[in-house]
Amino acid sequence: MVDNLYVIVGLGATGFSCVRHLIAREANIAVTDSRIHPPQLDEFKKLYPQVPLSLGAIDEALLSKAHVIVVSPGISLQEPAIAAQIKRGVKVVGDVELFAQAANAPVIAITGTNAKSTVTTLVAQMAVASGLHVKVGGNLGVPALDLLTIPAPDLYVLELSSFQLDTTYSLKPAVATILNITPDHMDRYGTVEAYIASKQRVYMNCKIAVCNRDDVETDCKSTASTQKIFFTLSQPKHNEFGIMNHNGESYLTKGDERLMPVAKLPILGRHYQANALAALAIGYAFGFSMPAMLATLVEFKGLPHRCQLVRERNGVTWYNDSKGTNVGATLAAINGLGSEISGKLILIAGGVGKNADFSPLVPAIEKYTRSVILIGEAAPILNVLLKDCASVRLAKTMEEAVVLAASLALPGDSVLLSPACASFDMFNNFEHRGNVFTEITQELA
Ligand code: UMA
Repeated sequence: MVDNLYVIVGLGATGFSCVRHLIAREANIAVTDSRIHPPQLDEFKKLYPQVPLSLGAIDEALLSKAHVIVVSPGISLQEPAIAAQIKRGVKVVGDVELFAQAANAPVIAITGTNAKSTVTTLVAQMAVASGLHVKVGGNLGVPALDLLTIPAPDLYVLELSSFQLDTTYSLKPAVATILNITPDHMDRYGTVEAYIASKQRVYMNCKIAVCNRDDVETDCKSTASTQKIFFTLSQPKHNEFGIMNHNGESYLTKGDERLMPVAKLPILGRHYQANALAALAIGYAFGFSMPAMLATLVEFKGLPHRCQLVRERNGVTWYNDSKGTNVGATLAAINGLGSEISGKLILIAGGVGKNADFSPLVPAIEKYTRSVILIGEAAPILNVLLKDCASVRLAKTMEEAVVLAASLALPGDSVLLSPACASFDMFNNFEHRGNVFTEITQELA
């Protein structure tokens, strides 16, 4: 072991943020990446030519000299080279752990299978509207370490993935939440239990846990001293956030206090109402201003690729939910939109299936779709599952899928791209997939 040698595994956005952070603290570092040309290579060589770099495989000899290994979230701890070092007792951490060790302002930590980015963005906007100086990032895009500034902000709002939580130990969030849990990343975790345990790590050492009353696995199973606040899509109990009907109108509610009519939310769907309630509960837990939070909810138009309204054409609305990369996300989108529209859904789904069990989609597809159009690698598996419960069509390209959807939709219907799969078989990433869908849709005569 070399004294105080940090070996950074991965030279993507996270790895590069770790390089910058540790060099600024005059640490002794080296970097390895399994790829020959990782994304940040050119920039890294320009700025840090003196830092030892080993590419093309995770360098086991280098790892064996490490005092601390800093692993990027895209690398599994079960990766043999890393697992061997863990077995030897070497400390293995991630970027969020380094962040937690250095941060000097309170943190709101947000995880969950779906809606993390939307709720993180909403909470950050609510904080700004409440007069706070806020830094927002993490899995959302800007690596956590790049948020560290002098002077410190009033608050950090972090979206955290299970991958990041696996390598985090000393984060003490002022407020932490698991928004929802449905199986995802089974190619990495193997079992749902392991995935849930990873998500539950967000509650370690948190002061207040915000939990989803409708999703038992989100309940904080950590210490008894943690205060809990719940949100639910049903009528809330005292001090919970939920939905209540009054004179035929639905309201976002805290206990029995009506906060605002659901109809004032600019985004449709039950799943979005849950996001709004979660954000309110988190902001309330931290002490944001309630009028500022409600004003933010009225203004917030959502994030791209998350049930984003693309256009209306001949009485048919088109939605881009390319971020629906797992079964839970697509289920939420189908149920959320399907229950709000007068017609039926034309669902475009498929892509890289990640070993997922797609069967939870069946009841919602039966109930809300007119047709399902399948694309990508998972199309044959989905076809076998869905052919007896839905009208299924296959398309080779996104263009074919969009043209087919346009021919099948009737006035009052919605076309929904929500693939329940990753995009890498046909596209660079989910953004690319959503942009292609949007462009073709907008070009329809
Ligand atoms: N990789 C290698 N070899 C290496 C290192 C990485 O092949 O030696 C591969 C990984 O397997 C992965 C890709 O490179 O396929 C990217 O991995 P990374 O750890 O370098 O990723 P970063 O570019 O640092 O981006 C990460 C998050 N990505 C992942 O966790 C896969 C980004 O979340 C996040 O925005 C960024 O850090 C800043 O915090 C993206 C994501 O897809 C949006 N997250 C997953 C999700 O939301 O479901 C967890």
